[in-house]
Amino acid sequence: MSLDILLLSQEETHPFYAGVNAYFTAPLLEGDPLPLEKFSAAPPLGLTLLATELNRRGLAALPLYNFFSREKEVRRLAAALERRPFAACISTTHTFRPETTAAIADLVRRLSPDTALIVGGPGAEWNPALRPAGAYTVLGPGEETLPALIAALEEGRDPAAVPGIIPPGATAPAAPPAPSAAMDSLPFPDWGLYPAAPSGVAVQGSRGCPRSCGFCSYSAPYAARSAGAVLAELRHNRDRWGIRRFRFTDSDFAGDPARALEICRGLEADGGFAWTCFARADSLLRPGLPEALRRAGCQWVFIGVESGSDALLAAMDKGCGRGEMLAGIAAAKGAGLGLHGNFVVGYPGETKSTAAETLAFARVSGLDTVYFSPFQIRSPGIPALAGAQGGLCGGEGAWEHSTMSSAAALACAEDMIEDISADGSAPLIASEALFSLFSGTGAGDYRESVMDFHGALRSWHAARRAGSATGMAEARKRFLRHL
Ligand code: B12
Ligand code: SF4
Repeated sequence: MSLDILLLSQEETHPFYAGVNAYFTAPLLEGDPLPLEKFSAAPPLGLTLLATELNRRGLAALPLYNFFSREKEVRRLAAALERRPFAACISTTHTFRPETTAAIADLVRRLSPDTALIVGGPGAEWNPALRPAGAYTVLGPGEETLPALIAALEEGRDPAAVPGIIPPGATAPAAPPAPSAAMDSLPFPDWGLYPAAPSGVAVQGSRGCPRSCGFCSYSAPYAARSAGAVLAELRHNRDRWGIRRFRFTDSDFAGDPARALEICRGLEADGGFAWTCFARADSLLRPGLPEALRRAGCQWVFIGVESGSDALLAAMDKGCGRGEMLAGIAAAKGAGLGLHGNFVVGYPGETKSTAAETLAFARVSGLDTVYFSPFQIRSPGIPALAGAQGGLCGGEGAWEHSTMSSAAALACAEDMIEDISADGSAPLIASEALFSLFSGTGAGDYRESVMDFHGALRSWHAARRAGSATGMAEARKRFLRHL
Protein backbone atom coordinates (compact mmCIF):
# COMPACT_ATOMS: atom_id res chain seq x y z
CA MET A 1 0.00 0.00 0.00
CA SER A 2 1.14 3.58 -0.58
CA LEU A 3 -1.03 5.84 1.54
CA ASP A 4 -0.32 9.49 2.29
CA ILE A 5 0.32 9.90 6.00
CA LEU A 6 1.04 13.24 7.71
CA LEU A 7 3.02 13.40 10.92
CA LEU A 8 2.46 16.64 12.80
CA SER A 9 4.12 18.34 15.74
CA GLN A 10 3.60 21.84 17.13
CA GLU A 11 6.08 22.41 19.97
CA GLU A 12 5.24 24.81 22.75
CA THR A 13 6.38 25.73 26.23
CA HIS A 14 4.45 24.30 29.16
CA PRO A 15 2.08 26.83 30.79
CA PHE A 16 3.08 25.43 34.21
CA TYR A 17 6.60 26.85 33.73
CA ALA A 18 5.56 30.31 32.50
CA GLY A 19 6.73 32.02 35.72
CA VAL A 20 10.23 30.52 35.83
CA ASN A 21 10.61 30.72 32.05
CA ALA A 22 9.99 34.47 32.28
CA TYR A 23 13.67 34.78 33.25
CA PHE A 24 14.43 33.95 29.60
CA THR A 25 11.31 35.12 27.81
CA ALA A 26 11.19 38.62 29.35
CA PRO A 27 14.55 39.80 27.96
CA LEU A 28 14.18 37.93 24.65
CA LEU A 29 10.66 39.05 23.88
CA GLU A 30 10.82 42.54 25.41
CA GLY A 31 10.35 45.63 23.21
CA ASP A 32 11.04 44.37 19.73
CA PRO A 33 10.14 40.66 20.11
CA LEU A 34 12.30 38.17 18.27
CA PRO A 35 10.55 36.11 15.60
CA LEU A 36 9.57 32.75 17.08
CA GLU A 37 11.36 30.74 14.41
CA LYS A 38 14.63 31.89 15.97
CA PHE A 39 13.87 29.40 18.73
CA SER A 40 12.57 26.70 16.48
CA ALA A 41 14.67 23.73 17.47
CA ALA A 42 15.81 20.94 15.20
CA PRO A 43 13.05 18.72 13.76
CA PRO A 44 11.68 16.41 16.47
CA LEU A 45 13.34 13.01 16.53
CA GLY A 46 10.16 11.07 17.40
CA LEU A 47 8.28 12.44 14.38
CA THR A 48 11.24 11.81 12.09
CA LEU A 49 11.68 8.22 13.29
CA LEU A 50 7.98 7.45 12.80
CA ALA A 51 7.96 8.94 9.29
CA THR A 52 11.11 6.99 8.40
CA GLU A 53 9.59 3.74 9.67
CA LEU A 54 6.32 4.27 7.76
CA ASN A 55 8.22 5.06 4.55
CA ARG A 56 10.35 1.96 5.06
CA ARG A 57 7.09 -0.01 5.08
CA GLY A 58 5.99 1.43 1.73
CA LEU A 59 3.75 4.31 2.91
CA ALA A 60 4.27 7.93 1.87
CA ALA A 61 4.80 9.72 5.19
CA LEU A 62 5.59 13.42 5.48
CA PRO A 63 6.61 15.04 8.80
CA LEU A 64 5.70 18.71 9.37
CA TYR A 65 6.57 20.63 12.54
CA ASN A 66 5.98 24.04 14.12
CA PHE A 67 3.61 25.00 11.29
CA PHE A 68 1.57 27.34 13.53
CA SER A 69 4.70 29.40 14.19
CA ARG A 70 6.05 29.43 10.62
CA GLU A 71 4.05 30.88 7.73
CA LYS A 72 5.80 28.71 5.12
CA GLU A 73 5.12 25.52 7.04
CA VAL A 74 1.41 26.19 7.53
CA ARG A 75 1.16 26.62 3.75
CA ARG A 76 2.94 23.28 3.25
CA LEU A 77 0.51 21.68 5.70
CA ALA A 78 -2.53 23.13 3.89
CA ALA A 79 -1.15 21.88 0.55
CA ALA A 80 -0.54 18.42 2.02
CA LEU A 81 -4.12 18.32 3.36
CA GLU A 82 -5.47 19.21 -0.09
CA ARG A 83 -4.13 15.83 -1.22
CA ARG A 84 -6.63 14.24 1.25
CA PRO A 85 -4.12 12.13 3.18
CA PHE A 86 -5.26 8.83 4.65
CA ALA A 87 -4.23 9.78 8.20
CA ALA A 88 -2.90 12.75 10.15
CA CYS A 89 -0.86 11.71 13.20
CA ILE A 90 -0.29 14.30 15.94
CA SER A 91 2.71 14.06 18.27
CA THR A 92 2.45 15.34 21.84
CA THR A 93 6.09 14.96 22.91
CA HIS A 94 6.32 18.74 23.36
CA THR A 95 2.67 19.83 23.02
CA PHE A 96 1.00 20.55 26.32
CA ARG A 97 -2.21 22.52 25.66
CA PRO A 98 -5.47 20.79 24.70
CA GLU A 99 -6.28 23.89 22.58
CA THR A 100 -3.23 23.12 20.42
CA THR A 101 -4.07 19.50 19.62
CA ALA A 102 -7.72 20.55 19.10
CA ALA A 103 -6.63 23.31 16.68
CA ILE A 104 -4.56 20.85 14.64
CA ALA A 105 -7.49 18.39 14.55
CA ASP A 106 -9.90 21.18 13.49
CA LEU A 107 -7.61 22.24 10.66
CA VAL A 108 -7.34 18.65 9.41
CA ARG A 109 -11.12 18.15 9.60
CA ARG A 110 -11.84 21.44 7.81
CA LEU A 111 -9.48 20.80 4.90
CA SER A 112 -9.74 17.01 4.68
CA PRO A 113 -12.78 15.69 6.56
CA ASP A 114 -12.21 11.98 5.79
CA THR A 115 -8.61 11.88 7.04
CA ALA A 116 -8.25 9.58 10.07
CA LEU A 117 -6.94 11.36 13.17
CA ILE A 118 -4.34 9.67 15.36
CA VAL A 119 -2.53 11.10 18.39
CA GLY A 120 0.49 9.72 20.27
CA GLY A 121 3.44 10.63 22.46
CA PRO A 122 3.82 11.16 26.22
CA GLY A 123 1.41 14.14 26.45
CA ALA A 124 -1.62 12.27 25.07
CA GLU A 125 -0.62 9.13 26.93
CA TRP A 126 -0.62 10.92 30.30
CA ASN A 127 -3.29 13.59 29.76
CA PRO A 128 -6.60 12.55 28.12
CA ALA A 129 -7.44 16.24 27.49
CA LEU A 130 -4.74 16.27 24.78
CA ARG A 131 -6.61 13.61 22.77
CA PRO A 132 -8.78 15.40 20.17
CA ALA A 133 -12.35 14.13 19.86
CA GLY A 134 -12.60 11.41 17.24
CA ALA A 135 -8.88 10.55 17.33
CA TYR A 136 -7.28 7.15 17.95
CA THR A 137 -4.67 7.34 20.72
CA VAL A 138 -1.47 5.31 20.43
CA LEU A 139 0.29 4.45 23.70
CA GLY A 140 4.08 4.01 23.96
CA PRO A 141 6.68 4.05 21.18
CA GLY A 142 4.93 4.22 17.82
CA GLU A 143 7.27 2.38 15.43
CA GLU A 144 5.30 -0.90 15.60
CA THR A 145 1.86 0.26 16.76
CA LEU A 146 1.29 3.11 14.29
CA PRO A 147 1.82 0.98 11.13
CA ALA A 148 -0.38 -1.75 12.69
CA LEU A 149 -3.17 0.78 13.35
CA ILE A 150 -2.95 2.26 9.85
CA ALA A 151 -3.06 -1.24 8.33
CA ALA A 152 -6.14 -2.14 10.41
CA LEU A 153 -7.91 1.08 9.36
CA GLU A 154 -7.07 0.54 5.70
CA GLU A 155 -8.06 -3.11 5.66
CA GLY A 156 -11.32 -2.46 7.55
CA ARG A 157 -10.23 -4.58 10.55
CA ASP A 158 -11.15 -3.58 14.11
CA PRO A 159 -8.51 -0.98 15.14
CA ALA A 160 -9.36 -1.58 18.81
CA ALA A 161 -7.85 -5.05 18.46
CA VAL A 162 -4.39 -3.50 17.88
CA PRO A 163 -2.48 -3.62 21.21
CA GLY A 164 -1.83 -0.17 22.71
CA ILE A 165 -4.69 1.64 20.91
CA ILE A 166 -7.39 3.66 22.67
CA PRO A 167 -10.25 4.07 20.17
CA PRO A 168 -12.18 7.38 20.01
CA GLY A 169 -14.53 7.70 22.97
CA ALA A 170 -12.80 4.97 25.01
CA THR A 171 -10.53 5.61 28.00
CA ALA A 172 -8.26 2.56 27.94
CA PRO A 173 -6.85 0.15 25.35
CA ALA A 174 -8.39 -3.30 24.94
CA ALA A 175 -4.85 -4.73 25.07
CA PRO A 176 -1.72 -3.05 26.52
CA PRO A 177 1.03 -1.91 24.09
CA ALA A 178 3.07 -4.79 22.70
CA PRO A 179 6.71 -4.89 23.87
CA SER A 180 8.89 -2.66 21.65
CA ALA A 181 10.89 -4.21 18.85
CA ALA A 182 14.61 -4.69 19.52
CA MET A 183 16.27 -1.26 19.62
CA ASP A 184 18.86 -2.17 16.99
CA SER A 185 16.11 -2.81 14.45
CA LEU A 186 15.04 0.86 14.59
CA PRO A 187 15.78 2.74 11.38
CA PHE A 188 18.22 5.63 11.24
CA PRO A 189 16.06 8.79 11.14
CA ASP A 190 15.75 10.23 7.64
CA TRP A 191 16.68 13.91 8.13
CA GLY A 192 16.30 14.38 4.37
CA LEU A 193 12.50 14.43 4.86
CA TYR A 194 12.71 18.18 5.64
CA PRO A 195 13.14 21.06 3.17
CA ALA A 196 16.66 21.61 4.60
CA ALA A 197 18.61 19.02 6.57
CA PRO A 198 19.24 20.30 10.12
CA SER A 199 22.75 21.12 11.32
CA GLY A 200 22.17 19.59 14.76
CA VAL A 201 19.88 16.70 15.73
CA ALA A 202 18.77 14.48 18.62
CA VAL A 203 20.08 10.93 18.88
CA GLN A 204 18.42 8.22 20.95
CA GLY A 205 20.97 5.71 22.24
CA SER A 206 18.57 4.28 24.80
CA ARG A 207 14.95 4.62 25.95
CA GLY A 208 13.56 4.87 29.46
CA CYS A 209 15.65 4.58 32.61
CA PRO A 210 16.47 1.69 34.95
CA ARG A 211 15.86 3.94 38.01
CA SER A 212 12.60 5.38 39.23
CA CYS A 213 13.11 8.67 41.07
CA GLY A 214 9.96 9.78 42.87
CA PHE A 215 9.22 12.80 40.64
CA CYS A 216 10.16 11.26 37.30
CA SER A 217 7.79 10.29 34.53
CA TYR A 218 10.45 8.72 32.38
CA SER A 219 11.55 5.56 34.13
CA ALA A 220 10.27 2.44 32.40
CA PRO A 221 10.92 0.36 30.40
CA TYR A 222 14.66 0.76 29.78
CA ALA A 223 16.19 -0.47 26.50
CA ALA A 224 19.49 0.45 24.85
CA ARG A 225 20.87 0.25 21.34
CA SER A 226 24.30 -1.29 20.86
CA ALA A 227 27.29 1.04 20.67
CA GLY A 228 27.82 -0.14 17.08
CA ALA A 229 24.30 0.88 16.02
CA VAL A 230 24.64 4.31 17.66
CA LEU A 231 28.00 4.94 15.99
CA ALA A 232 26.64 3.80 12.62
CA GLU A 233 23.78 6.32 12.90
CA LEU A 234 26.14 9.16 13.81
CA ARG A 235 28.41 8.35 10.87
CA HIS A 236 25.40 8.09 8.56
CA ASN A 237 24.17 11.55 9.69
CA ARG A 238 27.64 12.99 9.02
CA ASP A 239 28.25 11.30 5.66
CA ARG A 240 24.72 11.83 4.27
CA TRP A 241 23.90 15.33 5.57
CA GLY A 242 27.09 16.72 7.11
CA ILE A 243 25.53 16.62 10.61
CA ARG A 244 28.27 16.69 13.25
CA ARG A 245 26.36 18.29 16.13
CA PHE A 246 23.91 16.31 18.21
CA ARG A 247 22.40 15.78 21.63
CA PHE A 248 21.88 12.35 23.16
CA THR A 249 18.35 11.97 24.55
CA ASP A 250 19.43 9.04 26.82
CA SER A 251 18.41 9.59 30.44
CA ASP A 252 21.96 8.72 31.60
CA PHE A 253 24.50 8.47 28.79
CA ALA A 254 27.21 7.38 31.23
CA GLY A 255 25.00 4.82 33.03
CA ASP A 256 26.47 1.84 31.18
CA PRO A 257 30.17 2.74 31.24
CA ALA A 258 31.35 -0.03 28.89
CA ARG A 259 28.86 1.04 26.22
CA ALA A 260 29.57 4.76 26.77
CA LEU A 261 33.33 4.15 26.47
CA GLU A 262 32.87 2.18 23.25
CA ILE A 263 30.79 4.99 21.71
CA CYS A 264 33.35 7.57 22.88
CA ARG A 265 36.26 5.62 21.42
CA GLY A 266 34.50 5.50 18.04
CA LEU A 267 33.71 9.21 18.08
CA GLU A 268 37.24 10.12 19.17
CA ALA A 269 38.76 8.00 16.40
CA ASP A 270 36.61 9.75 13.78
CA GLY A 271 36.99 13.23 15.32
CA GLY A 272 35.03 16.39 14.54
CA PHE A 273 31.81 15.65 16.48
CA ALA A 274 30.33 18.10 19.01
CA TRP A 275 27.60 16.99 21.36
CA THR A 276 25.82 17.16 24.70
CA CYS A 277 24.17 14.54 26.92
CA PHE A 278 22.37 13.89 30.20
CA ALA A 279 24.25 11.94 32.86
CA ARG A 280 23.82 11.12 36.53
CA ALA A 281 26.56 12.59 38.74
CA ASP A 282 27.38 9.17 40.23
CA SER A 283 27.82 7.67 36.73
CA LEU A 284 30.51 10.29 36.05
CA LEU A 285 32.56 8.89 38.95
CA ARG A 286 33.82 6.00 36.83
CA PRO A 287 37.58 6.73 36.46
CA GLY A 288 38.50 7.93 32.98
CA LEU A 289 34.91 8.25 31.72
CA PRO A 290 34.59 12.08 31.85
CA GLU A 291 37.92 12.39 30.02
CA ALA A 292 36.72 9.93 27.37
CA LEU A 293 33.53 11.98 26.91
CA ARG A 294 35.53 15.17 26.45
CA ARG A 295 37.96 13.62 23.95
CA ALA A 296 34.98 12.30 21.97
CA GLY A 297 33.61 15.86 21.53
CA CYS A 298 31.18 16.10 24.44
CA GLN A 299 30.80 19.79 25.28
CA TRP A 300 28.17 20.02 28.00
CA VAL A 301 26.63 17.50 30.37
CA PHE A 302 23.17 18.05 31.92
CA ILE A 303 22.98 16.61 35.42
CA GLY A 304 19.83 16.09 37.47
CA VAL A 305 21.13 17.28 40.85
CA GLU A 306 17.55 17.90 42.08
CA SER A 307 18.36 19.13 45.60
CA GLY A 308 21.14 20.21 47.94
CA SER A 309 19.43 18.44 50.85
CA ASP A 310 20.44 14.85 51.58
CA ALA A 311 17.07 14.25 53.24
CA LEU A 312 15.21 15.31 50.11
CA LEU A 313 17.51 13.34 47.80
CA ALA A 314 16.74 10.27 49.91
CA ALA A 315 13.00 11.03 49.84
CA MET A 316 13.20 11.25 46.05
CA ASP A 317 14.94 7.86 45.92
CA LYS A 318 17.63 9.52 43.83
CA GLY A 319 20.20 6.93 44.89
CA CYS A 320 22.87 9.62 45.09
CA GLY A 321 23.63 12.07 47.93
CA ARG A 322 25.25 15.52 48.06
CA GLY A 323 28.73 14.01 48.43
CA GLU A 324 28.48 11.92 45.26
CA MET A 325 26.89 14.84 43.40
CA LEU A 326 29.83 17.08 44.29
CA ALA A 327 32.38 14.36 43.46
CA GLY A 328 30.77 13.60 40.07
CA ILE A 329 30.64 17.30 39.20
CA ALA A 330 34.29 17.75 40.21
CA ALA A 331 35.39 14.75 38.12
CA ALA A 332 33.57 16.04 35.03
CA LYS A 333 34.82 19.58 35.56
CA GLY A 334 38.37 18.28 35.92
CA ALA A 335 38.00 16.69 32.49
CA GLY A 336 37.03 20.05 30.97
CA LEU A 337 33.32 19.35 30.42
CA GLY A 338 30.76 22.15 30.68
CA LEU A 339 28.20 21.30 33.35
CA HIS A 340 24.56 22.22 33.81
CA GLY A 341 22.63 21.25 36.95
CA ASN A 342 18.84 20.91 37.10
CA PHE A 343 17.16 21.28 40.50
CA VAL A 344 13.57 20.31 41.37
CA VAL A 345 11.82 22.70 43.75
CA GLY A 346 8.84 21.59 45.87
CA TYR A 347 9.18 17.82 46.11
CA PRO A 348 7.25 16.37 49.12
CA GLY A 349 9.27 17.35 52.20
CA GLU A 350 10.57 20.64 50.66
CA THR A 351 10.57 23.58 53.06
CA LYS A 352 12.15 27.04 53.06
CA SER A 353 15.10 25.49 54.87
CA THR A 354 15.74 22.67 52.31
CA ALA A 355 15.39 25.26 49.50
CA ALA A 356 18.08 27.33 51.28
CA GLU A 357 20.30 24.21 51.38
CA THR A 358 19.80 23.84 47.62
CA LEU A 359 20.77 27.45 47.00
CA ALA A 360 23.91 27.06 49.12
CA PHE A 361 24.76 23.84 47.25
CA ALA A 362 24.30 25.46 43.84
CA ARG A 363 26.68 28.26 44.82
CA VAL A 364 29.56 25.96 45.79
CA SER A 365 28.79 23.12 43.36
CA GLY A 366 31.26 24.05 40.62
CA LEU A 367 28.44 23.85 38.05
CA ASP A 368 28.71 26.35 35.18
CA THR A 369 24.96 26.78 34.70
CA VAL A 370 21.88 25.88 36.73
CA TYR A 371 18.08 25.91 36.54
CA PHE A 372 15.43 25.60 39.23
CA SER A 373 12.37 23.80 38.00
CA PRO A 374 9.18 23.65 40.06
CA PHE A 375 8.14 20.07 40.84
CA GLN A 376 5.36 19.02 38.49
CA ILE A 377 3.18 15.91 38.35
CA ARG A 378 3.92 15.14 34.69
CA SER A 379 2.20 11.80 34.64
CA PRO A 380 -0.25 10.17 37.02
CA GLY A 381 2.21 7.25 37.30
CA ILE A 382 5.08 9.06 39.07
CA PRO A 383 6.10 7.14 42.25
CA ALA A 384 5.56 10.14 44.58
CA LEU A 385 1.90 10.38 43.52
CA ALA A 386 1.32 6.63 43.41
CA GLY A 387 2.59 6.42 47.03
CA ALA A 388 0.85 9.68 48.09
CA GLN A 389 4.25 10.73 49.47
CA GLY A 390 3.90 13.41 52.17
CA GLY A 391 0.19 13.50 51.39
CA LEU A 392 0.83 14.49 47.75
CA CYS A 393 -2.35 14.91 45.75
CA GLY A 394 -3.35 16.80 42.61
CA GLY A 395 -2.37 16.64 38.95
CA GLU A 396 -0.47 18.23 36.08
CA GLY A 397 -1.70 21.79 36.71
CA ALA A 398 -1.68 22.00 40.52
CA TRP A 399 -0.71 19.86 43.50
CA GLU A 400 -0.38 19.98 47.25
CA HIS A 401 1.46 18.06 49.97
CA SER A 402 2.06 18.53 53.65
CA THR A 403 4.95 21.01 53.29
CA MET A 404 4.15 22.97 50.09
CA SER A 405 1.65 23.68 47.31
CA SER A 406 2.45 24.04 43.61
CA ALA A 407 1.77 27.80 43.83
CA ALA A 408 4.33 28.11 46.66
CA ALA A 409 6.86 25.95 44.76
CA LEU A 410 6.50 28.12 41.65
CA ALA A 411 7.09 31.27 43.71
CA CYS A 412 10.01 29.62 45.53
CA ALA A 413 11.68 28.55 42.24
CA GLU A 414 11.28 32.08 40.85
CA ASP A 415 12.88 33.51 44.02
CA MET A 416 15.77 31.04 43.78
CA ILE A 417 16.38 32.02 40.15
CA GLU A 418 16.35 35.69 41.12
CA ASP A 419 18.68 35.04 44.06
CA ILE A 420 21.30 33.14 42.02
CA SER A 421 20.99 35.56 39.11
CA ALA A 422 21.75 38.50 41.42
CA ASP A 423 24.94 36.83 42.72
CA GLY A 424 27.79 37.56 40.32
CA SER A 425 29.90 34.70 41.69
CA ALA A 426 27.19 32.02 41.44
CA PRO A 427 26.64 29.75 38.40
CA LEU A 428 24.68 31.32 35.54
CA ILE A 429 20.96 30.62 35.19
CA ALA A 430 20.46 28.76 31.90
CA SER A 431 17.74 26.93 30.02
CA GLU A 432 18.53 23.58 28.48
CA ALA A 433 16.25 24.54 25.59
CA LEU A 434 18.64 27.34 24.58
CA PHE A 435 21.79 25.22 24.27
CA SER A 436 20.97 24.27 20.69
CA LEU A 437 21.54 27.92 19.71
CA PHE A 438 25.30 27.59 20.16
CA SER A 439 27.20 25.93 17.40
CA GLY A 440 30.91 26.35 18.14
CA THR A 441 32.71 23.06 17.70
CA GLY A 442 36.14 24.04 19.04
CA ALA A 443 37.26 23.38 22.59
CA GLY A 444 36.72 26.92 23.86
CA ASP A 445 34.28 28.69 21.56
CA TYR A 446 31.17 26.71 22.53
CA ARG A 447 31.80 27.36 26.23
CA GLU A 448 32.50 31.01 25.49
CA SER A 449 29.18 31.40 23.61
CA VAL A 450 27.15 29.61 26.30
CA MET A 451 28.71 31.70 29.08
CA ASP A 452 28.58 35.00 27.20
CA PHE A 453 24.92 34.55 26.20
CA HIS A 454 23.74 33.56 29.68
CA GLY A 455 26.05 36.17 31.24
CA ALA A 456 24.33 38.81 29.09
CA LEU A 457 20.94 37.57 30.32
CA ARG A 458 22.22 38.02 33.88
CA SER A 459 23.40 41.56 33.03
CA TRP A 460 19.93 42.34 31.61
CA HIS A 461 18.32 41.30 34.88
CA ALA A 462 20.89 43.27 36.90
CA ALA A 463 20.05 46.36 34.81
CA ARG A 464 16.31 45.68 35.29
CA ARG A 465 16.77 45.54 39.05
CA ALA A 466 18.74 48.79 38.93
CA GLY A 467 16.07 50.39 36.69
CA SER A 468 18.69 51.08 33.98
CA ALA A 469 17.09 51.12 30.52
CA THR A 470 20.52 51.73 28.93
CA GLY A 471 21.99 48.73 30.76
CA MET A 472 19.11 46.55 29.57
CA ALA A 473 19.54 47.72 25.97
CA GLU A 474 23.29 47.02 26.08
CA ALA A 475 22.80 43.55 27.56
CA ARG A 476 20.15 42.81 24.93
CA LYS A 477 22.54 43.78 22.13
CA ARG A 478 25.10 41.37 23.61
CA PHE A 479 22.83 38.33 23.79
CA LEU A 480 21.24 39.04 20.40
CA ARG A 481 24.67 38.57 18.84
CA HIS A 482 24.32 34.85 19.57
CA LEU A 483 20.95 34.39 17.85
C1 B12 B 1 15.28 16.55 23.76
C2 B12 B 1 14.20 16.97 24.72
C3 B12 B 1 13.92 18.31 24.83
C4 B12 B 1 14.59 19.38 23.99
C5 B12 B 1 13.85 19.44 22.63
C6 B12 B 1 14.74 19.64 21.43
C7 B12 B 1 14.09 19.04 20.19
N1 B12 B 1 13.18 19.75 19.55
O1 B12 B 1 14.40 17.92 19.86
C8 B12 B 1 14.37 20.67 24.87
C9 B12 B 1 15.53 20.88 25.80
C10 B12 B 1 14.12 21.94 24.06
C11 B12 B 1 13.16 20.23 25.70
C12 B12 B 1 12.38 21.14 26.37
C13 B12 B 1 11.30 20.77 27.16
N2 B12 B 1 10.90 19.52 27.47
CO1 B12 B 1 11.70 17.95 26.70
N3 B12 B 1 12.56 16.33 26.35
C14 B12 B 1 13.49 16.01 25.52
C15 B12 B 1 13.81 14.52 25.64
C16 B12 B 1 15.07 14.37 26.48
C17 B12 B 1 14.01 13.76 24.34
C18 B12 B 1 12.87 13.87 23.31
C19 B12 B 1 13.14 12.90 22.20
O2 B12 B 1 13.58 13.27 21.13
N4 B12 B 1 12.94 11.59 22.47
C20 B12 B 1 13.19 10.54 21.53
C21 B12 B 1 11.94 10.27 20.67
C22 B12 B 1 12.21 9.14 19.71
O3 B12 B 1 10.90 9.86 21.56
P1 B12 B 1 9.47 10.56 21.61
O4 B12 B 1 9.52 11.95 21.16
O5 B12 B 1 8.89 10.27 22.94
O6 B12 B 1 8.63 9.75 20.50
C23 B12 B 1 8.31 8.38 20.60
C24 B12 B 1 7.01 8.06 21.38
O7 B12 B 1 6.66 9.01 22.36
C25 B12 B 1 5.95 7.92 20.33
N5 B12 B 1 5.32 9.11 19.77
C26 B12 B 1 5.62 10.40 19.86
N6 B12 B 1 4.80 11.16 19.13
C27 B12 B 1 3.92 10.32 18.54
C28 B12 B 1 2.87 10.58 17.68
C29 B12 B 1 2.13 9.51 17.21
C30 B12 B 1 0.98 9.75 16.29
C31 B12 B 1 2.44 8.19 17.60
C32 B12 B 1 1.69 7.06 17.10
C33 B12 B 1 3.52 7.93 18.48
C34 B12 B 1 4.23 9.01 18.93
O8 B12 B 1 6.69 7.30 19.29
C35 B12 B 1 7.99 7.93 19.19
C36 B12 B 1 8.99 6.94 18.65
O9 B12 B 1 9.13 5.85 19.52
C37 B12 B 1 12.53 13.98 26.37
C38 B12 B 1 12.76 12.80 27.27
C39 B12 B 1 13.07 11.59 26.42
N7 B12 B 1 14.23 11.04 26.62
O10 B12 B 1 12.29 11.22 25.54
C40 B12 B 1 12.04 15.21 27.13
C41 B12 B 1 10.54 15.41 27.29
C42 B12 B 1 9.86 15.09 25.98
N8 B12 B 1 10.44 16.84 27.58
C43 B12 B 1 9.54 17.14 28.44
C44 B12 B 1 9.28 18.44 28.95
C45 B12 B 1 8.24 18.54 30.07
C46 B12 B 1 9.95 19.55 28.45
C47 B12 B 1 9.82 20.99 28.96
C48 B12 B 1 8.42 21.48 29.29
C49 B12 B 1 10.73 21.15 30.17
C50 B12 B 1 10.64 22.48 30.88
N9 B12 B 1 10.68 22.40 32.17
O11 B12 B 1 10.57 23.54 30.32
C51 B12 B 1 10.45 21.80 27.81
C52 B12 B 1 9.34 22.35 26.91
C53 B12 B 1 9.59 22.34 25.46
C54 B12 B 1 9.78 23.72 24.88
N10 B12 B 1 9.48 23.87 23.62
O12 B12 B 1 10.19 24.62 25.57
C55 B12 B 1 8.79 15.89 28.90
C56 B12 B 1 7.45 15.78 28.17
C57 B12 B 1 6.31 15.60 29.10
C58 B12 B 1 4.97 15.65 28.40
N11 B12 B 1 4.87 15.65 27.07
O13 B12 B 1 3.99 15.72 29.08
C59 B12 B 1 9.81 14.75 28.54
C60 B12 B 1 9.18 13.40 28.23
C61 B12 B 1 10.78 14.63 29.73
C62 B12 B 1 10.10 14.10 30.98
N12 B12 B 1 10.49 12.99 31.53
O14 B12 B 1 9.23 14.64 31.58
N13 B12 B 1 13.03 18.89 25.71
S1 SF4 C 1 15.35 11.44 37.20
FE1 SF4 C 1 16.88 10.62 35.80
S2 SF4 C 1 17.78 8.90 36.92
FE2 SF4 C 1 15.83 9.36 37.93
S3 SF4 C 1 14.33 8.01 36.96
FE3 SF4 C 1 14.27 9.97 35.86
S4 SF4 C 1 15.66 9.71 34.13
FE4 SF4 C 1 16.12 8.08 35.63
